[in-house]
Amino acid sequence: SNIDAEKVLQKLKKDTAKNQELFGIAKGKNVIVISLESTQNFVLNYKINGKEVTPFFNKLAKSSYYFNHFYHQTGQGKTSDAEFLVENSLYPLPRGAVFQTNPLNEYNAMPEILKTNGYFSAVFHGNNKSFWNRDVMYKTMGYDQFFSEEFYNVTAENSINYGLKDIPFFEQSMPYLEDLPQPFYAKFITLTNHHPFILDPEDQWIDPYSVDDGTVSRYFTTVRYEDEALRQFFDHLKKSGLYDKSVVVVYGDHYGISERHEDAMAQVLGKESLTPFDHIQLQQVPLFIHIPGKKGRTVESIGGQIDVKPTLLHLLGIETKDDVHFGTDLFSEDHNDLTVLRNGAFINKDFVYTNETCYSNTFGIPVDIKKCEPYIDEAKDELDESDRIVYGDLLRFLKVK
Ligand code: GP9
Ligand code: MN
Repeated sequence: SNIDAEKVLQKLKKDTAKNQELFGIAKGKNVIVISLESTQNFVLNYKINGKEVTPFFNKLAKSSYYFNHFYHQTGQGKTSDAEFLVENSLYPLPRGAVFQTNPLNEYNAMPEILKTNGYFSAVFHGNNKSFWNRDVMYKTMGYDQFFSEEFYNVTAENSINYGLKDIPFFEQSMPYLEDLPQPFYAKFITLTNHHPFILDPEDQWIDPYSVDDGTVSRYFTTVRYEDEALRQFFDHLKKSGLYDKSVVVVYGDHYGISERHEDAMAQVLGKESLTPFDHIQLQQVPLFIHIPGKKGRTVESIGGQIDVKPTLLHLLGIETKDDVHFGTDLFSEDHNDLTVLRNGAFINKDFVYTNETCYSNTFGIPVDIKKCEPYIDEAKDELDESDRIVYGDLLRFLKVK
């Protein structure tokens, strides 16, 4: 009933704690969000035959806010689930892709919120517009413009796997980006580092990892390509003058290497075998936030994609007290570090819970399950409440002013 719905929403309309020093630091700036396909955190600072796999990301980690305990929280909707998390601060669904099952719901997504703050919004992606039902969902989320495959010159030479390669994707996006009304909110979705991680020989700038598992082996070469694409994009941004006028948020969308590749991954990580605890560590994806004029630092807060929306809104000086969101500001001292994965596993400063086992987060060894019990319920409630909102389309009852 509506009464129940209002109760849920009332409870969730919370004034998420801020970091007073950073609140509004990027007020009125453009926002550029980049989704990194299948990029896990373990590739940072990794070397193959003495060469860095991610030379650009390693530098970016030093010139921006780099979150080194940040987790993806996606389910079957993969890239689209990550988009949903980041822009709504709601969980994706336990099965299926929310972009496909609930694209006509009422949401209060980033592009919509920013529109009321004078922003124009656009999304850029070199694949067909209907993949993941994006064309429908993006309208719902308030995007003013979707630059999909049809806006790009895609040829046999400049595409591979799912579509346009990342380097020409960013190159060809620049004129569109420079033409957008400012301030803008622009999202870019990369594509080349996608399973099965294939690459033309001329794009291969690092040796494959030497292991008897082609997927893991090739993964490093497509990550290396993506890293170079990002380096070039940042260069374009600097040349165009947009770099100094824009907050840039870069996040990994989800894992690229599944649990099936455990043996090869054990070798990559220099371990004899992997435990469920190790598997959770592998769900870490990078998050970088570059703010013009700020040097940044490594932020140790444990968090996930659900936290990006309130974090970013606060940087832009936008209040979140009338917004329903499950995440909290990663820069705040009161950030809630309980990070819930879509399958009910969770991580906080002290514990990692997975496979019905409670691990010490410090030592990675099983501890008494009782230690995890209070959080097991909290994690479950959190997922259930979010699911109720999505399945019941409850944000219809939210009056935003
Ligand atoms: C497709 C791209 C990849 O357009 O977003 O999708 P994924 O399979 O990673 O969800
Ligand atoms: Mn993806």
